Amino acid sequence: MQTLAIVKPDAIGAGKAGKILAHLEEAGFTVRAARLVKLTRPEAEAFYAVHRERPFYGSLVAFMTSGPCLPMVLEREDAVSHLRTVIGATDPAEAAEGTVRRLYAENKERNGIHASDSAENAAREIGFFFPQAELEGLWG
Ligand code: 3AN
Repeated sequence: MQTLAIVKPDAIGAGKAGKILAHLEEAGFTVRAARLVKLTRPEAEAFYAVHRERPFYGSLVAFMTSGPCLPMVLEREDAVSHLRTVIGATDPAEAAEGTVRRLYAENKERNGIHASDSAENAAREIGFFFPQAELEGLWG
């Protein structure tokens, strides 16, 4: 099973991408695809459209377009729920000891990493960043 993670601009800017990737690999995930991208405003707005009525939406879009981020397709058994456990709660101050956000994130908005929250959203979010042809080309 596959899911989508995004190492966010705060973690890339702080030079933590490598540590986060190592953490995910040690948690049993295989990286199936990855790409360093700087989201445009329309792209970030579309990706987070589900949050457009929330008070933090404008700020979230500004943050996610502030620098490069690293979307990646991760694979392992029970990938969606397992990755949510490994990254921890949205607010790093509330995230469990040893989770990615507890270790590497700054605050509730600049929280280091995104992970899809359902199998349905994982499929949509993987398709947002990685065309099927690109995924097939990587692994034959
Ligand atoms: P998660 O990333 O844990 O699924 P969501 O889906 O509720 O959390 O929120 C999406 C993103 O919006 C978060 N990763 C975070 O960057 C930002 N966010 C969520 N809640 C807040 C908040 N109260 N204040 C600022 N940013 C927030």
